Order: sequence, then structure tokens, then C-alpha cells
Amino acid sequence: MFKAGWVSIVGNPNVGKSTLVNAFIGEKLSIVTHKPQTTRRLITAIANGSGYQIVFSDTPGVIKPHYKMQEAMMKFVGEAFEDADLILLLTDVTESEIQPGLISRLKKTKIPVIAALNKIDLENQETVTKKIAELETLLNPKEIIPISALHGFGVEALKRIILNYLPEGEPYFDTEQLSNLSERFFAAEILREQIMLHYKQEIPYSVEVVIEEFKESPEFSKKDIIHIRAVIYVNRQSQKGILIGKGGIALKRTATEARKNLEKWLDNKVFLEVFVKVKKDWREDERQLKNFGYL
Ligand SMILES: Nc1nc2c(ncn2[C@@H]2O[C@H](COP(=O)(O)OP(=O)(O)OP(=O)(O)O)[C@@H](O)[C@H]2O)c(=O)[nH]1
Ligand SMILES: [Mg+2]
Repeated sequence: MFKAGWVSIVGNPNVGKSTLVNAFIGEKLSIVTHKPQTTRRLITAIANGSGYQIVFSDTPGVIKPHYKMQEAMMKFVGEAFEDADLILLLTDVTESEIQPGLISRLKKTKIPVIAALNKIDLENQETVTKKIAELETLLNPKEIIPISALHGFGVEALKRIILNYLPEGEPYFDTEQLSNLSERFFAAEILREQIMLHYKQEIPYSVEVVIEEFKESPEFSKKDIIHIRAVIYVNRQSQKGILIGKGGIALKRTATEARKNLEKWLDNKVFLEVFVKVKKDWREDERQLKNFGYL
């Protein structure tokens, strides 16, 4: 009796959706930062265990979109509401209000909804109990589970509860597989994560990373260098200078950190080349968004 199904994790930005997905699969797959709007697309993450396969969709945090790229992000959230076997709303103890639009969508959907209250390591029992009661009144989901995704508390229990809602069936993917997205995609994400961590204000929200080359030498054997060429596109000319920094130091620091993370992820030596280019107002440009795979 094998169980297999799709679970979409939705919620406000920064509540720990990607951290939770990584905890479920036991690998750092989806990028995580302390800044909101880290995740921009649907990230498939596959948890394989004895007798089950859960295919998680990590989603961008729900926001009111201000430009076309954010509209595309919200379109991905919409897709997470289609075809899932279960929807998991994630909120956290520090959060004051879950997006009203998200709540009404959760109330309307025919898919079963459960909720988890994250970051309970930051609050006392009293606040946790109060938050659970509030969530019950607001949404009345089938279950509410307090967890700490960062510390792995409650994650296994939550997985068991999820399995109760999944149908019996054959696995959707090879049981060795962690995602259906390419290594190239994750390479771009790993660099974008470092950009989000190293730069302030609007820079993290103005970049797109494209991997132009992801090359292993022709007679590739393990421990040969993987050559990766990445282009960071920025929204405006002035951002190019900020990204590169005086004497190229800022970019060098970011790229070095990204290379180290790529080497960990690929378990291989990496040679990373990074270029910065301006694509004026790409976040509002449909053709550009199509090229970048948002539309
Ligand atoms: N204290 C604490 N911090 C957590 C916990 N889970 C996640 N975080 C932190 O919360 C921040 C946001 O985590 P993410 O996983 O990127 O959140 P997200 O919901 O995916 O965010 P978006 O992709 O921007 O929507 C990071 O700094 C995490 O380390 C937790 O259980 N406890
Ligand atoms: Mg995320």
C-alpha cells in the first residue's frame, strides 16, 4: 500500500515555507534567506520514504503584486491550488495577519487544507496556544500543527499527518529524485541566494540570474571541474555598479560564496564565471519575463 501525492505549501512571505520543504526532504534544495520574497517560482521537492512519495510544491509568499514579475510569482501560487491532493498553509508565531486574499482562496478550495504554525522556538506556550485558537477561528483547517522547521521540531509528526490525506498510488517520480527541476536551475538559485544575502534595499529584488553555460569537460570524470557561466541581469544601469562594487570586490565576495555553495551542492569542484548585464526594466517587460521563464 504505497502512498503518493502532491502537497502545496502556501503562506505569507518569510514564514519558513522553503525551510520546511528542505526539512521534509532532508536536503538544502530551496533557497532560504531572512528576506521576504526569496522564492519566486514553484519549486518541486520530493520526499521519498518507505512506503510513500510526497511531492511538495514550495511557493512564493503571497503579496499584493506591484510589478509584472510579482504578478507572475502570484500566478505560480495560483497553480499550486490546482491539482494538489492537499494544501498546507504555513504561518508563524510572529506574523500579525495572513493575506486576506489567501484566506478567502483557502476557504473556497475543494482541496483539503491543513495548517502549521512555524517558529514556535521564538515564543512561549501561551502565545502558541493563542495563535492556534486565532487560526482556528480564521480558517478552521482540518488540522493545526505547531512546528519549528528550523530546528526540525514537529516536522516528522507533520509528515505523518500529511500522509493521512494522500491517496494510495504509484510514485510520480523516480524514488532517488529530489526534484524535477534541473541542476542548472538550482545553480541559478544558489547564486541568487547569495545576492539576496550580500546586497541591501532593492538590489535583491532587481536581479535575475541566468546560467548560460553549465559545462563539464567532454571526457568528464568525477572530480573534474564543472564550468559554470552565470549572467546577473539588473533592472537599471546604476545597479550594475552597486553589484560589482569598488574594484569588483562586492561581486567577487558574492561569487566566491556562491561557488562554495555550488561545490557543496554538486559535490564537485566548480569554476564559476559571473557577468553583470543591464536589462532595463525587465521586471515589467513581458518579453523578458517570458525569456526568463516567468510567463
Ligand atoms: N526561529 C526560526 N526561524 C525560522 C524557522 N523556520 C524558518 N526560519 C527563518 O525564517 C526566514 C525565512 O525562511 P524561508 O524558508 O526563506 O521563508 P519562506 O516562507 O520560504 O519565504 P519566501 O520564499 O520569501 O516566501 C529564514 O531566516 C529562516 O531561517 C523556525 O522554525 N524558527
Ligand atoms: Mg521561500
